Order: sequence, then C-alpha cells, then structure tokens
Amino acid sequence: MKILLINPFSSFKSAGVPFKLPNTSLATVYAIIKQAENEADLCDFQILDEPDLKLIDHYLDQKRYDIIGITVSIDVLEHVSQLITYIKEKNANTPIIIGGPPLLYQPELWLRETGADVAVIGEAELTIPELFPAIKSQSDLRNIKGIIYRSNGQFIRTQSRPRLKQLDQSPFPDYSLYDLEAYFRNPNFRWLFNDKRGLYLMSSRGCPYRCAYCCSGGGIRTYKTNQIILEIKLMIERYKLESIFVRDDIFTYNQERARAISEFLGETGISWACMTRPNLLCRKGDKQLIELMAANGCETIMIGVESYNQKVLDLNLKDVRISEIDQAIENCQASGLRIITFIIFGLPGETEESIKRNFEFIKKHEVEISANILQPLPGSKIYDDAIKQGGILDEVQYLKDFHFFWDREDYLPVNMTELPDEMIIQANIEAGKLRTKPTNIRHS
Ligand code: B12
Ligand code: SF4
Repeated sequence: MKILLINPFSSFKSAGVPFKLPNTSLATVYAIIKQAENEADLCDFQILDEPDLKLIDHYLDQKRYDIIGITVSIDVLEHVSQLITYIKEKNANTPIIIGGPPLLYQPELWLRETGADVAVIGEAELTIPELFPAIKSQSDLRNIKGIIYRSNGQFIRTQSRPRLKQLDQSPFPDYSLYDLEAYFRNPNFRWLFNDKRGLYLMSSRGCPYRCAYCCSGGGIRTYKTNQIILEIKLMIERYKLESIFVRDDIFTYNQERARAISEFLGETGISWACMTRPNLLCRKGDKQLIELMAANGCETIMIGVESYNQKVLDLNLKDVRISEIDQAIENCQASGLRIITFIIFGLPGETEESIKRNFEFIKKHEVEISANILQPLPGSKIYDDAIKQGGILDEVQYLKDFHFFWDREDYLPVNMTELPDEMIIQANIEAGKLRTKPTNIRHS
C-alpha cells in the first residue's frame, strides 16, 4: 500500500519565535505503517515558514496514493480543513484519515470540520493494521473499533478501542522521513536542546494525576526498561544525536526506573533532559536520584510548578505543596541542573496576590521560566467548566483561534478569574521578558 503522511502547518511559537519540532505522533504512525511493510512518503508543512498548500502538489502530481494520513494537533483545525478541501479538489477519490491527540476528546467535531473521511480516535497501534487494509479493499468499517467515519452523510462512531495495556505493543517513533537537519536549525529547538542535535523520546505515556488544566490523566504506562535502552542506542546511532529529551509527563515517578534509564544514558555520554512535577523531586531518595541523574548527563529538568500559591494549586487539583516546590528546586539546584519551570497565569482562583507570589518565586529561586496564559484544553476539567460558565460559546471558533495564544500578546482565551483581563495579560508579558530568549543562545 502507498501512503502519504502529512504533517500540517502549526504556528506554534515560544517567546514569539516559531517552534519547530519533528512530530513524534506522526513518526510513531510511520513506524506502525512500516511494520506492515507499507510504503510511505511524508509531506511536511511544518518545516515551511508559511503554510503554502501547493507543497502537496509535488506529491499528488507524481504518485497515486491509496491513503492519505494527516496527524492533527489542537491548533491546526483551520489549516487542515483548507488542506483537505484543496486535496479533495485535486484528488477526490483518495481516502483521507486523520488522527492525533485532539481526536480523543472531540472526534466528531474534527471529522465534520476538516472534511476527512475517517478519524482514528486515540491510539492507533491496533487500529491502523485493521483499518488501512479495510479501506484499501473498500470493506465495511463498522467492525473496526476506535474510529468515526462518514457514511451516506452520517457520522458512524464504532465501538471504542481500549488504550494499549502495555506500551511494548507500540513501536518507537521513526523519524527517518523528516528533514531533521532543518529542524535542528530552529532557534527554539536549539534553546530546548541546549544547542545540540536532539530528539524526544517517550519512555512512558499518560499520568496518574488529574490536574484540572490538563488532559493527560488516565494512568501511566511504560515501555520495558531494556526496550528503552535499546531505543536510546538506536536513536543515537541513527540520528547522530548529542542529546535526548525524555518527554514523559513525569519521568521521576518511578525512582528505580528513572535510575536505570539515567545510568544507561550516562553510559552513552550524551546530555539529556526530562520533565516532571515538584512532589516527585522531594521524596525520600529523590535528592540521591537527582544527583545520579546529573552525574549521568542530565543537563536540564523541566518542572510543572504552574503557581506559587497554595490556594490556586489546590483549586486546580495540582496535589502539590509550596514546600514541595521549594524543596524540589533546591534539590535540583544542588546538583547543578538547568531548571526550567512552567507557570500558568489566569488559573481559576488567581488573584493579584497570587500573581505577585509567582514573581516572588522566580526571584527567590532564580530559575528559568516558561510562562503561559491559561488556555483551557479539551479533555480537561477546566475546559468543561469554561463551557458550563459560558466562557467558551463556540468550540469550533475557539479551536480556530487557538494560535492567537502564540501570535497575539494581548489575547486571553477565557478569563476564569475575578481579575481584569489586562492584569493577567500583563503578568504573562512581564514573565515572558524573564525567559531566556531562543536567540540569546550560542549558535555555532
Ligand atoms: C511531545 C508533545 C509535544 C511536542 C511535539 C508535538 C508532537 N505531536 O510531536 C511539542 C512540544 C511541539 C508540543 C506542543 C504542544 N502541545 Co503537546 N504534547 C506532547 C506530548 C508530551 C507527547 C505527544 C506524543 O508524542 N505522544 C505519543 C504519541 C505516539 O501518541 P499520540 O500523539 O496520541 O499519537 C497516537 C494517536 O493520536 C494516533 N495518531 C496520531 N497522529 C495520527 C495520524 C494518523 C493518520 C493516524 C491514523 C493516527 C494518528 O496514533 C498515535 C499512536 O498511537 C503530549 C502528552 C502525552 N503524554 O501524550 C502533549 C500533548 C499532545 N500536547 C498538548 C498541547 C496542548 C500542546 C500545545 C498546544 C502546548 C501549548 N499550549 O503551547 C502545543 C501544540 C503545538 C503542536 N502543534 O503540537 C496536549 C494536547 C491536548 C489536546 N486536548 O489535544 C497534550 C495531550 C498534553 C496535555 N496533557 O495537555 N507537544
Ligand atoms: S499536568 Fe502533569 S502531573 Fe498534572 S495531570 Fe497533567 S501530566 Fe499529570
């Protein structure tokens, strides 16, 4: 089967600068497709400066594809709708399938608004091997779990497909279709990877916590540690990496596992980064774990602090104490790690006082921060609350406007506090000035 994979254009930015990362979801889809010995090409809009739809002509004019597969992230609804309209005008008969994180929460909306033929809901490891051959042979799709499709002007949603029990059923992402060298040149990429050739690695998926602004939840699943080790080796060799970002939501959740992966990363001699939450950096044994991580090449740790005010944390179900935040930062600083903390302005319960506390936190600990304004995510409690409270009236428009978040400094998607909009916007602008700009890093 010949498949065309499309990575759509996202205007994702950080510190006002485009942020280009090779899409891990699509790289995973490519690995799944390859397992079944299918051929695939990649049309990558993300590497362009502007979304020029004509890029697709280059592929469709040269080959006939059996299936076109597009990955979607929350901010690409408009671009993908335009893209599918454009493709259908040229090539009405090739079935178009979409997949990606947002489809878990709003599958019908995405299918309807984009004009795709089929949407895969949630993980696709088990769905693709059933769905793609069925589409090629024009078979009935109703027994394929985990999809929604169009049939005679109706949307048919099939039985849901449970999440993978173990991640070992999923192949690791295969980045070989990407022009990685172009990604490595992106200033934000270089900021993130400390000026090195790096890629993401997910050693687990999901999270057992239930923060109100997040939609990860649902429990954590991991790859076996020996599989991770093999994958790290392979990635370093194949892509000539100098750095890896273990992009699990909470890398230090299981201390023993984190230790084993850290030790192996240390043997490779590369530098690496990870992400976690404060209470998983200050338990018994965490100080030693952090020391071990640092001694084994961990250079950067990203910590989801979100707010330095206990009431705001509690109201947003963060399940973290201020004392844990302080202890976590001190533990990481003692080991000399570069610390980047996430802060969200405008969480429910935010007050003038809590905003001040966030700035006190930055000053007190002298950490790098990545500040954002709250943008409710479908699938999160806050999103449902925003709908109930009338803060989001039109879900489609809300998604279409999602990129304003990065494009307009004065944009507050929904105000879920008692504060005037300007105060939240201003706090975010001020905090943004404290972030190391991607252009300030050394470029060799
Ligand atoms: C890595 C990552 C990023 C990276 C890279 C994104 C990427 N897709 O490569 C970066 C830093 C760029 C990023 C940015 C953002 N991210 Co992000 N990110 C993640 C993270 C940690 C992992 C994604 C991943 O690789 N998962 C593993 C893969 C294999 O799973 P998957 O993505 O679901 O893909 C499977 C299916 O969806 C499906 N599938 C996917 N594509 C396709 C295509 C086809 C054709 C088919 C058939 C199937 C299919 O098959 C895959 C295999 O099962 C997730 C959290 C998480 N734990 O998953 C958040 C997450 C996806 N991100 C999220 C958000 C909100 C963002 C931002 C908007 C953040 C912001 N406010 O700035 C931006 C959006 C920019 C963008 N365009 O992506 C949310 C999405 C929320 C939602 N409701 O959709 C998540 C879920 C985090 C969270 N809990 O809030 N992100
Ligand atoms: S914010 Fe982090 S800790 Fe909270 S639910 Fe999401 S992934 Fe888990």
